[in-house]
Parts: sequence; structure tokens; C-alpha cells
Amino acid sequence: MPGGVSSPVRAFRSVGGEPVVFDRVKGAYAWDVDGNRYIDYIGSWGPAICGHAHPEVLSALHEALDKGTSFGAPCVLENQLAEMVIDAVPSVEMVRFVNSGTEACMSVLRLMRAFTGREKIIKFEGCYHGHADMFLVKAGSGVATLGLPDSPGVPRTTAASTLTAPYNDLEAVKKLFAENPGEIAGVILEPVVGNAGFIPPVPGFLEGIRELTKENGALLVFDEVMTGFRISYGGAQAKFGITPDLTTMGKVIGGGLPVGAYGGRAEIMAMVAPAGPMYQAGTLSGNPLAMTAGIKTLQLLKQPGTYERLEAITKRLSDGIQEAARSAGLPITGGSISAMFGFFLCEGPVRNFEEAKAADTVRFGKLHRAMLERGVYLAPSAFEAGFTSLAHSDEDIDATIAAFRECFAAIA
Ligand code: KE4
Repeated sequence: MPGGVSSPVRAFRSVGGEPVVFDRVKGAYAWDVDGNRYIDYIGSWGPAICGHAHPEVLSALHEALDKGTSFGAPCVLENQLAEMVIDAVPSVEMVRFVNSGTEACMSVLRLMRAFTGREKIIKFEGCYHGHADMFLVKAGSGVATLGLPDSPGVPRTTAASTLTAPYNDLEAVKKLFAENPGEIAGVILEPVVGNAGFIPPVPGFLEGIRELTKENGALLVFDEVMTGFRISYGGAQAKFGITPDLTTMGKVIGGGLPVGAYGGRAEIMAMVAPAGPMYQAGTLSGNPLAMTAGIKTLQLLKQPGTYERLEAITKRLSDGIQEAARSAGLPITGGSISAMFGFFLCEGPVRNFEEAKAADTVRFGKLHRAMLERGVYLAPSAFEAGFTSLAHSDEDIDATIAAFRECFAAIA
């Protein structure tokens, strides 16, 4: 397997050392094949928001398994999850399930172009929308982690239709619209960036993008693959009160099984085959196991007090990390929103990917290894966000902050 992994960021290339090989996960913890336990702040990159291998998710899956693993035909479970997503996410009146966030973003891009008849899109430097060709232009996540100049294999003509701007820079977006009148199908962005490290929108940015897309007859897509059902039950769009035209989702809605989804205004989604002419399909889309895990996960998240708990433990962790670095005399900037957090080892502020690149990635590598040795598993990249779950206890947070204190002192 190239690099010994099924996904590049797992290879620890940017933090050094050999990746940890997992044997099992449960709640807030992961165990490697040598039996070492880690407090896990990746949570499978987002899906494990209720904690890994939640007993109610597992028992629902055990029950579903006896009825088969894949139908390749409509099943009630798809409609049940679809209704939950439609009820929860303000922009979604109609939804299509796929099998990954990449597939969701790739499909929504085709839909944007089909609906507007325009070809160009705007994305933001450092944002990651999966690995489809047109998004591998100044992308984040593993592309940024590995310092890849975008990616070979992406046709120049494809990349030429992808315009980019710095995150949080409304003037740059305004300029792109002025330079490409009537040609831009839409703008896609992470409403809270998690793939260039954790970068929240500055006040007015999301509202400004919403206005600019409306003024220019372009669509607004929130890529909520990471923020969906994590920033709030209705995603970042509910938290910030900005309604896009289309939304992509993944991770949490699959409860740990492969699921992606795209949805939005019914008049736009009605273009998707077989209701309309825009083709998109998938053998395992809507399969009963993934739907079951998603339904149970969303039912657990809908319980009262969920997001208050997630907000509280994550803010305490983030504040603890900041305080630990500062008391070791190290520059740090960062923060948290709901169950997502991050930090950069530099003075800050960090409002876009260019500023994120000022972070001390060598020192981050030392920190990552030192934390691993203390049983804390952080994303193996300075350009990823961290994730908490309902399974992280107050003791886990205390132990993590203590480990950060020791490690920052050791690497100062
Ligand atoms: P997947 O194809 O990996 O399911 O989703 C792609 C994607 C799309 N949009 C956003 C905002 C995302 O964060 C992602 C995937 N996130 C990365 C973590 N930064 C997945 C981890 C990996 O690539 O191994």
C-alpha cells in the first residue's frame, strides 16, 4: 500500500516517526497493537462524536446485520435518515446519500454547474473538499500537510476553472466576481476551517459571501462534511444563522460507516437524476448498515444538553492548551467552537492559510511525538483540527492538559 496507509495524513510524514497501528477503539480511547491506550482527539476524523463504538450504535448495527449488509434497492432507513437531515439542517429540503465527503463535494460541484450553466468555482486556500480533481487546487488537509504543490494528474483545464482566494478575505472574492462576470457557478467553503488547522470565520465573512453570491447569481455551498452535526445539530449554518443554497455532509451522519450526502434547495436538487438530468449514482449509497449507524448517531446527538457538554469540555481543553504553552513561554494561537478545536504554534492571529503557514511545524512534530508517548493521540499534522466527543470525561481533559504542560515545557 503506498506509504503503508489507506489515506496520506495517517502516515505521520509531517510529524516524523512511524504511525501508530490501531487494534481497537472504545469511547474516547484507542489501543494500538501493543496494547498502549491513547486518549483520541481525532475520532476517526470526525465520525466518533458520540465516542467510538457507542454501545447503542453497535447494537443497532448488530440488529441490522441480520437483515443483510447491502440491498442495492430503496430501503426505509434511507428515508428515515433523510428526514432527520432535512429536519436538522436549515438549507436542506432534499438530500442524496453517497459514500464519502469527496463524493458529496464532487457531486455538488456538478450540480452547481448544471443548475447555473456556469463552469468556474471559487474555493479558499487551505480548504479541503475531498480529492476530486477540481478541488486539488491550493487544498488543505493531507495536501497541505505533505506540502504537495496541489497534485500532479489534475488537468490544467480543470484547475483553470477553480479560482481561489484567501479565507476571510471578502475583497478578494469581490475581485474574482468582477474579473469573471457571469462565469462563476458558485463558492464552496468550510464554514469553519478544519483542514488548514482550525480557522474560524471572522465576523461578517460568511454574511458577506452570502451577499456576494446572491448579487452575482452564483450559488453558495457550505461544505459541512466536518462541521455538520459537530458545530451544532444543524451544523455551522444553524450556529451562525447563514443559509447556503447547498450543503455537503459526511463523517458524523455515517456514525463511523462510509456515508456522504449533499442536499439543499428542492428546486436545485430536483436536477439530480432520476428526477432531473444531472447524473450521479453509487452502488452502496444508502446502504442499510451506514443508514442505521447514522440514524442512531443523530438520535444520540439530539438528546438535550449534548452540544452544551461538547462546548464546555472543548473550550476547557483549548484554554488549557493555550495556558500550558504560554506558561512554557511558547507562542500559540487558536481556539474552539463546539466540539472542534485547534492551535498554531505561532503568535497569530491566523485568519487564513498563509498566516497558518507561519506555525512552527518542526516544534509541532516534537509536541506530537511527546504527547503520543504520554498517551494522547493528536492529529499528525499542524494543518488539521482536533475533535472531542461525548465520551471524553473531565478526567480525560485534565490528563490531556497536564500532558500538554509537560510536553510544552520539554520542547520549549
Ligand atoms: P472524505 O472523502 O475523506 O470522506 O471527505 C472529504 C472531505 C470533504 N470536506 C471536508 C471539509 C473534509 O474535512 C473532508 C475530509 N477530511 C479529512 C480530515 N481533514 C479526512 C481525513 C483523511 O483524508 O484521511
